[in-house]
Amino acid sequence: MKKDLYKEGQYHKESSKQKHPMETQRVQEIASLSNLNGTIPLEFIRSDDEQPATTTIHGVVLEVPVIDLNNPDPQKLLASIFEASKDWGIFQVVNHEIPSEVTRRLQKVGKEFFELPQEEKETIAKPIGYKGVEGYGTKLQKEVEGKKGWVDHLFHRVWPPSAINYQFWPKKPPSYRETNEEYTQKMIQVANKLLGFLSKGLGLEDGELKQGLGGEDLTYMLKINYYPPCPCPELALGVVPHTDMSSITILVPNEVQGLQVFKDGHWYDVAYIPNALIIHIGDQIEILSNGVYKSVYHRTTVSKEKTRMSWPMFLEPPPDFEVGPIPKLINQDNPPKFKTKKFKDYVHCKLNKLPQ
Ligand SMILES: O=C(O)CCC(=O)C(=O)O
Repeated sequence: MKKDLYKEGQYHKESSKQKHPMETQRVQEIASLSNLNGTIPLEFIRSDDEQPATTTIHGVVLEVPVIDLNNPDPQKLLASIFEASKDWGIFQVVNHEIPSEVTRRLQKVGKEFFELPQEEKETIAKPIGYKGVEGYGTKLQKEVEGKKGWVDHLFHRVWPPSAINYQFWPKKPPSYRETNEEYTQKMIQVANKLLGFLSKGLGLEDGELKQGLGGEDLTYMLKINYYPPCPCPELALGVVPHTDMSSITILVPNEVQGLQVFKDGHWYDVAYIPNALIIHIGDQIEILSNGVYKSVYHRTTVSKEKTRMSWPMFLEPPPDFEVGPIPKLINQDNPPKFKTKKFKDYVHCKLNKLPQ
């Protein structure tokens, strides 16, 4: 369906009153403009072969494996995590021991941050010209033809303490820090458990996979995605199709549908399960396992009426740490399928769309 497209550039006028310099206009600001008239700026309109309206399998919600971490049979639990990581690269976990109250508070303070006046959010924006990912921002990676996703974000590391830069943590609401620290401590327990299972699934010792990711230096990077209501959700995407660069990503969304997974040549909505954690297998686990586990290709759609938010936690090796297929998993019949390289070099190639 073609809309009467909003003229490119015109929408900048209303917000030219802004006082803060920034790399690009925030989607949240664009979404709140009074002169959109049911249209969106051209750079948010995806090409025909990407538009969710034509590329989504409608009426089918993908039932990705749902795994009960409280399963009393450890062998069955191990087998279900192994199968899901090998065949799907994504699964949801329930009974994960992060109290719903802790998650609810995390979501509350994140939402309160995004609802602050724009000037306030800009105080922790990525500085202009800065090469890191931490901070409040909009555009993440190079996109063909200057296209943009309908989403703003905030990134900041939460663990280990030596990796934290509080410059990028919101000061408002005042309980933001304490709430995120509490969530992180619970998250570390779940992550250790999952990495242990993934390790044993490959026939390794409990801690071997974690060692291959930097051990206790494994970094926890929290992101908040803020997808405001979009006048043309059938033409736009939130986060564009990608696999995560992390080892695993542990995500909680709000209740608004949006996550899609590519399976057997098609895009499907992933069912929302209250209080579940969504686990994405990322590129580094695919590499360490020499391709046994698969990183999942996913994207997000946006809603016409509702704001969607999500809180992915990316578990990443330290920048200078080298990641490659675990030597024990390699032999003459199973040669390495991936190069061993520093994580920061992997990230550079991926963000700049260079061969690995
Ligand atoms: O919002 C989501 O459900 C997924 C977000 C995501 O894939 C990302 O931020 O990389």
